[in-house]
Amino acid sequence: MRFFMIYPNQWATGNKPIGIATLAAVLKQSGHAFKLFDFTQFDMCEGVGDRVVGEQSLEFKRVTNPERLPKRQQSSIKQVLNKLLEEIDAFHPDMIGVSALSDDYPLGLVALRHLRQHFGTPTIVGGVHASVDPSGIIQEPCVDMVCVGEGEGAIADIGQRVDRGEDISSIPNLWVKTPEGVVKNPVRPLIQDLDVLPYPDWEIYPEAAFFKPFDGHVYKYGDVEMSRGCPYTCSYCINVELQEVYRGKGEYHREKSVARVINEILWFKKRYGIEFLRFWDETFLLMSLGRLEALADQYSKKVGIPFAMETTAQSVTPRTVRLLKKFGCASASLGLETGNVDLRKGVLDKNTDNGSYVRAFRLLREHNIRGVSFNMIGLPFERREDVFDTIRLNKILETEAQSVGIFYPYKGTPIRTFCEIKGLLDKDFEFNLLSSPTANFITYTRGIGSALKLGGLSGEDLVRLRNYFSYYVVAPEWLWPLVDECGRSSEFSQKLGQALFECLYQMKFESGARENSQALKGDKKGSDLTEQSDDLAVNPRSSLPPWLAPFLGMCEQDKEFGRKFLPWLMALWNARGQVSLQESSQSDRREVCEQSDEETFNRGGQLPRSRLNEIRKEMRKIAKEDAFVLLSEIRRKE
Ligand code: B12
Ligand code: SF4
Repeated sequence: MRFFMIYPNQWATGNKPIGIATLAAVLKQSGHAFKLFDFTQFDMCEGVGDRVVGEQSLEFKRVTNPERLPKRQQSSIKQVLNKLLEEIDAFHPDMIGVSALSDDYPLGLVALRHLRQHFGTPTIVGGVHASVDPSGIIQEPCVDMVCVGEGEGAIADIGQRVDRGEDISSIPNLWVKTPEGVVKNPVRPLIQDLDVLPYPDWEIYPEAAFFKPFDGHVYKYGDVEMSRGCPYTCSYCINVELQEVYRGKGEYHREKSVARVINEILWFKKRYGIEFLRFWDETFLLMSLGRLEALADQYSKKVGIPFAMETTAQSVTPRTVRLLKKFGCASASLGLETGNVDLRKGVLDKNTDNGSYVRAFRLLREHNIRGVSFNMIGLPFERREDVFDTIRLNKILETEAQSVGIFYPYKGTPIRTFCEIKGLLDKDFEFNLLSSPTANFITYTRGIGSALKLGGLSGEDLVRLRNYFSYYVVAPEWLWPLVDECGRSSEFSQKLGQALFECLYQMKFESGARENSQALKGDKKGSDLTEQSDDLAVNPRSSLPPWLAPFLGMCEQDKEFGRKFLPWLMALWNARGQVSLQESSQSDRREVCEQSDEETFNRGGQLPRSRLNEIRKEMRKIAKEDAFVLLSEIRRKE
């Protein structure tokens, strides 16, 4: 069989999806032909590359070796679709597939619709989105089949039956359109022994899938999985649905053996010269201490390249962090989600205390492992002040990078059912957001608004808070009123954003945020220049901290800007004593937090405990009973 796969990624470079690479390996080892069309090789972002976006939001450092960044071809969507047609025409596939997360799917659909106008070749959609919304996808006239769940067995069966000219409508995991209607086959059991899988095939990927920066340096990246499946049940995560799909089909969390993991990485290192690894396990430290010790030992002796991973806060302990260090871990990302404990525990059903994050980020810092937080804003019931709880918690934790997304209730998650029942979902917005993708870096979580109808927070507020989230985290609290002015539509606001960016960038990446903020607290109060600020000949440089130099430079360069913002800056600086009282209590708050974090962050104005319990109960009911019953019923009927 000749299989042509489309990966409709418009999101970021440097990733080699393991699912696609494993399917390619499975087919090739049985003698089939496989070709990938990876959208990553094209830059369709109209000049707004993902790096630029990340730098501007203070998420990433400027790279020191930009010549190694992948060269992506500037293209319009029309040009890319034409190229796709040409490649398919030349390859003569027996089947065309699309692999997509929910964010990628609309672009994949555009491609399939376009192709259907030219070819009658059978089409199949697989990947995370297919697993959570098979009934939505199969309704599309340009889609002939959908693969639910793991695809290795299904694709091998397809290859064999296509070559033999046999019927493929009864293959487990597949939903197949037939003249009699859609055949919905059950999923096969989960692959229990992951060691039987062939090594993922990276030959299929373009250069753009290999290179990306870490901490300001571009490395050649490798992407590796050691395990599959997370047993927790956070309400916003796909795992709840996948656990349900696979109920009774084998152990959900599975691990490759230590020997297999090490041999696989060694092979990639030798074959591709990778310099940095990213482990794609959902919860890296979800393993026994014995296994972690063995992996750390063998990896440090045989592989020895730095890596990044994601794990839970509770799993970072004095013992595991020592092993992580030995292992070669350079960066650990923890899902903080929100600084508001009520929302985290009640709405997100994630039972992690703030104290666990305090301990985890401190341990990471002590072992010189970069601590990254994943944050969501715009959660159901969230208010503006709750977003600032998240910002303040990041400040307290001294997280080194913050990844921020606007909350989106993905299909198949309990929280989506909850949002639907509560009438929070703005379906028109959801439909319009990605339904006509122009390939411009928009995803549900990095889009132009929120799919939820939120009382106190508009979509515009959320986009602004997301774009300037790290500015608030890095800036001292007395400067926040100026950060509040960034990202508005006026020309002044844009200049202000740029001026603050220069100051905060320097503070964060060039002179060390921590020393700077410490220094700030000790700064003497400057003289009051507010009165004289119309006269820019007065030199405020002597009274303001040096990291504000780019701001002052802008004031000198653009007098109108200076007249508008310098008095403001000076007033804030002079009034900072009152704010820094709050700031200086950070370490006290951290101490208290470790003892009793539930109380610490339950500041005035948060959800009352009775309301929290009510929501939690409701969520549990919907998540654990109604949704499950509903889902299994729907599946049974379908
Ligand atoms: C690694 C990972 C990433 C990586 C790579 C993502 C990628 N493009 O593959 C990075 C770090 C880039 C990433 C980023 C994001 N991620 Co992520 N990520 C994961 C994670 C932890 C593992 C994915 C994985 O490799 N699994 C192992 C492989 C083997 O499984 P697989 O990809 O599903 O493939 C199998 C089947 O689906 C099937 N299959 C796949 N394709 C096809 C095609 C055909 C034709 C067939 C027949 C079968 C088939 O066969 C494969 C082998 O069994 C998942 C969690 C999860 N459970 O999936 C989240 C997950 C995919 N991420 C998620 C999200 C939300 C994001 C972000 C939006 C986060 C953000 N706010 O920025 C971005 C979006 C990036 C993007 N648009 O690409 C969600 C997606 C939800 C959804 N409905 O789409 C998930 C499911 C996590 C969650 N909490 O629910 N992520
Ligand atoms: S811990 Fe992470 S991967 Fe596991 S269920 Fe929660 S969000 Fe999903």
